[in-house]
Parts: sequence; structure tokens; C-alpha cells
Amino acid sequence: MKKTVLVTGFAPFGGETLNPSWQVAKQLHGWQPIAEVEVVAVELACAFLESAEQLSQLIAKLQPCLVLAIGQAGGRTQICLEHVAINLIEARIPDNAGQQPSGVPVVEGGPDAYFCQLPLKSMLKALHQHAIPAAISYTAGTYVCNSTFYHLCHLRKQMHLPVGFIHIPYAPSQTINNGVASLGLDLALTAVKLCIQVALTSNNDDSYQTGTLD
Ligand code: PCA
Repeated sequence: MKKTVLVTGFAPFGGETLNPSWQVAKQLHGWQPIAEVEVVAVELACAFLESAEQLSQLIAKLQPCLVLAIGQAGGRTQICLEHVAINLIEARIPDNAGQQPSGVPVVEGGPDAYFCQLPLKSMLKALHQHAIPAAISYTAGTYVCNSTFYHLCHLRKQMHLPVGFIHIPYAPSQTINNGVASLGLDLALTAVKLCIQVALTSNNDDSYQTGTLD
């Protein structure tokens, strides 16, 4: 029986008309990263409660073998493989449902943080070998993406499900006149494809130099 990889992107938010995460994710729908495995791509609401509800329903229905969520990180200059999800929401702007929680946990009583258990260093190495600007990131922020990632990690604990989160920069069309960094959607798509293939096929994480000094 075919296995499913669930890939999610988000709806546009904060006045944008597109979200590069969904522009990338939707192109993966139906793609077979390896034999007997097929991607199902779904757009999540950019809203704290709705996205969490969507995710748990999707996971219960699809029983995926891997979940990879993608989000937009405006202003970042490279693909960011998120290492940490924290149990804190600090919303600088309201979500698409008008909610703006502040100083509250993602999951009441949950651990302060979860670490990603995907082979992030192997994924990063693959991206660099393909000349794609990328890094491991040690903060996914405090908004809907971090919250989604935290929910996913919390489900992972209950269901032994491999999960990950990738932040991607703005698409070029979002930055034509403001000088902010962007990354072409084709390159972002290639990056996500490589990450899925590595996550599905590598058992151990590579040793590869990463980390930040600031
Ligand atoms: N980026 C936001 C939420 C949705 C998205 O694509 C974030 O980084 O939290």
C-alpha cells in the first residue's frame, strides 16, 4: 500500500496576496519522492486554532509516514530548516481569524520546547551540495509557524510520527520594490523535494558544521 507524506503550506497573511509556502507545497501534490510514497499537499489557515485543528484531522485521516510543514519567513535570506519549536505564542499581528494571543503556551502543560528529530544536517548538506542557500535555524519565531511546528512535535510524541518545519524566504514577486531578500520558487521547490527525499531515506544524521554565534 502506498504511504503518504503530508506537506502543508500556509494561506497568505499580513496583507500579502500569496504565501510562497503554499506556492511550493501545492506543486508537490501527487509527487512521488520515492517508490510507493506519494505527497498530499494541503493549505493550512494562517490562524492558531484552525491550523492546529486542520493538522490533527489530516493526520488522523491520512496516517502519513512523514509530515513536513512549510511557512514563509519574510526577510530571511535562505531556506531555514527549523530545529526548535517552543511552547510560547507572542503574536505581533493578529492571525487571519483576528486572534492575537500573547504570552500563552501553544499547549497548556506541554514541555517548553521540542527539537526536530529529522536528519537536519543531512538535509542541509544535500541542499548545499545542490548550491541552495540554506541553514539550520534555532528559532521558528513565536507566531503561527512555531505554533504549528510545536503542535506537530506534540503529535509526533503521541504517534511516533516524523515531522519537520521549513521556513522559506519571500518569493521574488513579494519584494520587487522594497529591497528585501527573496528566493525563487523553483529553487525553494527543489529544496523541499530534496529535504523530503533525505528525510525518507537517511537513517542517521550526518556530521556537518552548523550553528550560530549570535
Ligand atoms: N509564516 C508565519 C505564519 C504563516 C507563515 O507562512 C510564521 O512564520 O509564523
